Amino acid sequence: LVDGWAGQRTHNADKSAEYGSAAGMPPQGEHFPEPAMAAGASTTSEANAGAKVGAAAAAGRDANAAPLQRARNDGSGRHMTTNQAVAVADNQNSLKAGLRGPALLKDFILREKLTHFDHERIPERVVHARGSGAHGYFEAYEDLSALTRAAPFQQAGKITPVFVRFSTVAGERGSKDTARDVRGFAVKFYTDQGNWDLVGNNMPVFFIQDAMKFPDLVHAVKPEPHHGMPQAASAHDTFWDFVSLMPESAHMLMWQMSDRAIPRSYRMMQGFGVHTFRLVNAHGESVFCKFHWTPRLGTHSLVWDEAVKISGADPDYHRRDLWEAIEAGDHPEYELGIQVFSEEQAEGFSFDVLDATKIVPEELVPILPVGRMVFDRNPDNFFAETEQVAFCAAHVIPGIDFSNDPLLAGRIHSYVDTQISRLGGPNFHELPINAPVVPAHNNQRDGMHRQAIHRGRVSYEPNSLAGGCPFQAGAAGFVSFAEPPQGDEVRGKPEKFAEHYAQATLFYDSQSPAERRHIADAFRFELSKVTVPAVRRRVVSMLRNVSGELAAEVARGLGMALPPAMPRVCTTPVTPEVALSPALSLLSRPGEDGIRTRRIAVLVADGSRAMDVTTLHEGLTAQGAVVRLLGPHVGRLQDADGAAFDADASLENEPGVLFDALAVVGGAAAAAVLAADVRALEHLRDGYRHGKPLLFVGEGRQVWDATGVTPLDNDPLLLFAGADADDTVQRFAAAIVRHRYPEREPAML
Ligand code: HDD
Repeated sequence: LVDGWAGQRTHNADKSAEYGSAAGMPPQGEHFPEPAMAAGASTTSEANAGAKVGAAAAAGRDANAAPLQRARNDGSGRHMTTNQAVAVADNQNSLKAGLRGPALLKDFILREKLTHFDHERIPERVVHARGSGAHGYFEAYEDLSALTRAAPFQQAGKITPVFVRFSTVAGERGSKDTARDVRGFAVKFYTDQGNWDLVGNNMPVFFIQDAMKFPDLVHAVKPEPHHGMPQAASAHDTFWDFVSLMPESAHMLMWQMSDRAIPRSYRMMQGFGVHTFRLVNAHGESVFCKFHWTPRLGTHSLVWDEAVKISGADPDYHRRDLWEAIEAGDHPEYELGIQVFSEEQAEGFSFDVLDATKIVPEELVPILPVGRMVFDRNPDNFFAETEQVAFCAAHVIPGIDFSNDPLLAGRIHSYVDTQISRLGGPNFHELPINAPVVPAHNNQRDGMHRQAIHRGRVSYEPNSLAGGCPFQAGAAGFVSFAEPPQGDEVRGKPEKFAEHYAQATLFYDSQSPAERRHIADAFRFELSKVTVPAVRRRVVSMLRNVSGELAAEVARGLGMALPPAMPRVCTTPVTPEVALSPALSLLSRPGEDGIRTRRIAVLVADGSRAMDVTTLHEGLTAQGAVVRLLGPHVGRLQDADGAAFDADASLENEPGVLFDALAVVGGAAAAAVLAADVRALEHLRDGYRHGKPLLFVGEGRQVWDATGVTPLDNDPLLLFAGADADDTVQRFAAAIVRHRYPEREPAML
């Protein structure tokens, strides 16, 4: 440890210069050399990323770094200045009339610094306030010009830079990552035909059918206005009161109470454009389209008890996971798939494709893979990029158009409107993270914080004084699909919107037994937080229309009699095209990458067998896993032979819930220490209860025995290994690939 301080400041040697007569001349600041980086790189992830991103990127791959480069600021080796670039002599003391005298009003340096600080916060997003961003690229698999003129799909292998922001919906900016919630999945494509934003979620349906109800929905789910509680949770009266009076939410509630609402990682969840969109080709021909993102690592979730504990141990769990994976060069990857269908096909469906509470089952219209998206660079600055990025459901490019989904119609209005207030005026499109990579030319002028300096006297069209420029693009520009009008003006909904339950039932019935159990558990938990019994009853009466089994299970969990089923709005029975959709279960997408990026804790103490530690560390790391040695404390420990080694983290600062699998190595002395450490036993009990792979090598078994857990017979993820067995790493890795063994849960909860 002491060695580690060599060359660093152990005290502030200049401090004495701030006092008495020595204060006459300010001290010179100290400078540390910048760490070595690859040529042209400005972040660690860029330095790691070879030729893919940043200044080192091949032309076209990272075009959005160009506008960002203009705005990047690096103070290394420079004098400190005011915002007017006047060099600052002394950044420690305000200007005073005498050393013990009053501070002076004319100290413009102090005043500038405080004034700026006083205004450093901006309003948070009204929903999706907490988010995490990443840069990357989209690569098209093939030429889709027969379907769409949209720039990213015009040739196989075409690269389009992207920025993503993942988010929770209900919580405030500083809330926890692992709340039960929908996740935002918003992607900005910086195309060579302007910006296209696909502002989606990790669930393919929504709570409501019409944007008229959006403010009501959000008011109901946000903390209750009289006391500001609860934070980042739908488990309260107003949310369940509202949704139980809006049976159109039944389908979305199934998704929100499922494991999809507590993803293991942003890197392991799907994304959906939700609405039906249109693709339009160069001949003006259009098809309907639904967008799907599927993660290469597969779809995986937490269990509720684990999510609750993680939120205390690391509220930044998902943000950290995304950041660390990209910094480590494990670039998250998703495949884009589209479902394409004609208007005539859509008319024949038992549901309305303009209804955002409905999916188009994959078994009815298959998903066509069209490209992949890779995130390979972390933002340089959270505020400038992740906070100031402004997505908008109305940002489409030629080749992509809207359907008449009435929820989408409201979104087309809402995004820019909210951003004008959040970002302080109409010019936020000029912020580097929002600026397109192709230049924008129009006659819009002025407004708060204008950065472009428009030259010349012409800011109108038609004009002759500027040769008619900028001129209209005609057919080369965005041409709205010529959709015929639908009928008289009316406030109402189409007939098929009245059916609220068939797809909720499809979702529930398509889940594995463990997933179904989790849905019932989630309803039970959420409704147990509801204080008004009539609201609980109304929800359960709604559930009777989804599944008798589910309603009975939830009623039992709440200690209430099963109420009669809620009257249905649609009384004519609907015959769904698909009765079971295996694709709706998370288990249908296990992922391709073995144990890559899984976090494994190896519990160690003084006396651990070095050979076990090395075998596990090297064997698992070689397969791409992230292995951390957890000791009773961080820092130096001694192995069984007295040699020194370091723990990466402690049983206190990185509890077992933060890991995908846990192992205890051999060494009698270490096993005795850990078996007596209540934290180690708690972590192992949690790991078992949450269905995780557990491995005990040699004497490590004593620690398992000390937990007092009676395991299931033949539990495939509970492993014991002899001290010198050759296949330990392989057995453990095979168990980790399986992720969880949920069969343990009923006995443990
Ligand atoms: Fe929305 C933000 C996704 C319905 C109004 N929405 C927002 C974000 C995502 C979504 C991912 C965060 C973007 C970011 O990271 O900055 N919203 C959806 C989806 C919806 C949806 C998938 C249904 C299919 N939203 C929806 C409706 C309205 C809004 C019906 C209003 C009529 N959404 C907003 C908003 C937000 C927003 C108030 C808050 C912050 C922002 O836009 O920039 O305008």
